[in-house]
Amino acid sequence: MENHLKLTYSGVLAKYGELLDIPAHTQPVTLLEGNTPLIPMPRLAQELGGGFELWVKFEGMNPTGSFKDRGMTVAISEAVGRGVQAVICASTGNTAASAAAYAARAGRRAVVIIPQGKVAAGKLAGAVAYGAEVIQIDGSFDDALNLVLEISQHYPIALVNSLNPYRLEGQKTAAFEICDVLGSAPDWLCLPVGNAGNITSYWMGFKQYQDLRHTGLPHILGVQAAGSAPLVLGHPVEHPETVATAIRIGRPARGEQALQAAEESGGRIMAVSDDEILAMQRQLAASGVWVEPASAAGLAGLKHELLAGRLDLKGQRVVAVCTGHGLKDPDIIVRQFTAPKMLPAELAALEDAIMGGGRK
Ligand code: AN7
Repeated sequence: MENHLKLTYSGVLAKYGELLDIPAHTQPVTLLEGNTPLIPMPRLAQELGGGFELWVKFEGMNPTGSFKDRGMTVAISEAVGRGVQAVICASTGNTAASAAAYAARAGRRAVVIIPQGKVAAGKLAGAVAYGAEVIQIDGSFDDALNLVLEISQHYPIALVNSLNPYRLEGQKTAAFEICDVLGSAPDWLCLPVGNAGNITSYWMGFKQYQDLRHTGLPHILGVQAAGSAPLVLGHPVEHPETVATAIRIGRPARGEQALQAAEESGGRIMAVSDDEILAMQRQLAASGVWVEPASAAGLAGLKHELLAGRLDLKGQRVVAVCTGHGLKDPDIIVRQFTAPKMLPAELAALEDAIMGGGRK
C-alpha cells in the first residue's frame, strides 16, 4: 500500500513543491491537479504550413477544467496553513470554479465576484456546484478585481487572484512539466493572455529550469483578443469585449511582467480577432481537441503570424498552451449550429438520412 501511494501521482505540490517559493506553514490541499497531457498535433502543424513540431499542453484536463488549479492548490494550501477561514477572488469564471473547488476541499468559505453577464455557463455552474458564494456585480472584471483587493486588505479573507504570489508559484509547474516531457524547453510557447498571471508564471518557470537544469528558454508569444488588448494598445481598455470571455480583461494585473516576459524571451504580445479565435477553436476540435474560445487564442496568434510571414518555424518545436476545456462554454458551440433535426424513431427514416437509403 505504501509503495502504491508513493508511485501514485499526488499533485503539483508533491511533485514540484521543492522548486516553489512557498512558506513552511503550507498545508497541501490537492485535487491531483497538473500532469496534463502534452498532445502531439502533426496534422494541425501540417495545416499551418508544416516543417515544425507542434504540441498542445491541454490544461483543460485539470480537475476543474482549467490551468487555474495549478496555482489554486498552492494559494489555498498556503492560506489554510496560516489559518485562513475564507477566500475571495474576482473572476471571468475559471478562477472562480477553481477557488470554489479547492476551498470546498479544505472546508473553507469561498466568495467569488463575477462581472455582469458574460461568464460561460460551465464556469458559473462549477462555482455553484462546489458551493461558492457567487456575487455578480454591475461592472467589469477589472472593477471586480479592485473591489476584492480592497476587501481582502481590510478583512480576514484571503485574495486568491494571481496578485497572490503563490498562484504564480503553482502555475510555474506547467513549464516544468513541458521541459520534463520534451527534455528541454520548446523553441516557441504560445498562450492566451488575460490578467497576465499565466504568461508571467511560465516565464518564471522556464527561467528557473534553465538555471537548474539548462533546459533552454522559449520565445513567448502572448495573445490577446483584439477587443481586449491593453498590452498591444499600450493603454487600459475601459470596455473590453470579446467572444473569449475568459480574457475579457482591460487592465491586466500582471501587465508589466507580461511585457517583460515577451521582451526578455525574444517573443511578443499580439492580438487576434474573435473570428480568428473561433476558427482556431474549430480547427483544434477537428483534430480532436475541444478547448474554450480563449484557449484557442494562442494558436490563432501563431497562425496569424505564420500567414503574415512574421514567424519562421522551420525545424522548431512549438508548444501551444490550451488553458481551458471546451465544456466550459457549451453555448458558443450550440449558437453556431442549428438544433439537430428530429426524425421518427424508425429504421427506414434513419437509413435514409444516414446512408441515403438503398439497403443491399
Ligand atoms: C481559459 O478566471 O482571469 O493571463 O478570472 O480562464 O493568467 O489571466 C481567467 C483567465 C486564459 C488568461 N485562458 O490567463 C479568471 C481569469 C483561460 C482563462 C486566461 C484565463 P491570465
